[in-house]
Amino acid sequence: MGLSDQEWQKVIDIWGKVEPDLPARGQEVIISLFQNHPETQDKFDKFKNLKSMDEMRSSEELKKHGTTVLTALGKILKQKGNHEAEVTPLAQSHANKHKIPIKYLEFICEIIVGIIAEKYAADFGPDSQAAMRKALELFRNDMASKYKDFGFQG
Ligand code: CUS
Repeated sequence: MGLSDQEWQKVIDIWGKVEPDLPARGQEVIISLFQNHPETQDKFDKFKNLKSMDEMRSSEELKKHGTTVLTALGKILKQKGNHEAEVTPLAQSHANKHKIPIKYLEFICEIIVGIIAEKYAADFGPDSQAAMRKALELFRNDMASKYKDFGFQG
């Protein structure tokens, strides 16, 4: 379940490549999530009204949220698994306020891996992809266990 030091290093290294482009990648992640899993769009009132691709692309709120999501995730990944202080408030707000099922977190994580693979192919080989998937799985497992503590079945 845990990651080796080498695996964590791969996660940290690829994140270092993504970080300078966080707003652009964040926007792509959210748009791709909404396109591939339209039900996820209804979870946020501020995004429900965005219909066309143009509306999504020109929404500053969507772009801002993409940056927020990837910034939060980056902070978590850098903790290399010791992320309880970061995960707890995130689980709290996503369980109680946004009511985001774990399934949706699976969707968004898969899309993040896909977008990194597309944009940073040369730096994101099979080993790095596998390491990133493991790190994201660990994150989701810990989110799920916190969800249960908060009484949200997810
Ligand atoms: O915001 C946040 O934070 C989250 C993420 C993490 C990773 C947890 N989110 Cu937002 C999520 C989601 C969204 O946005 C939408 C839909 C689904 C999910």
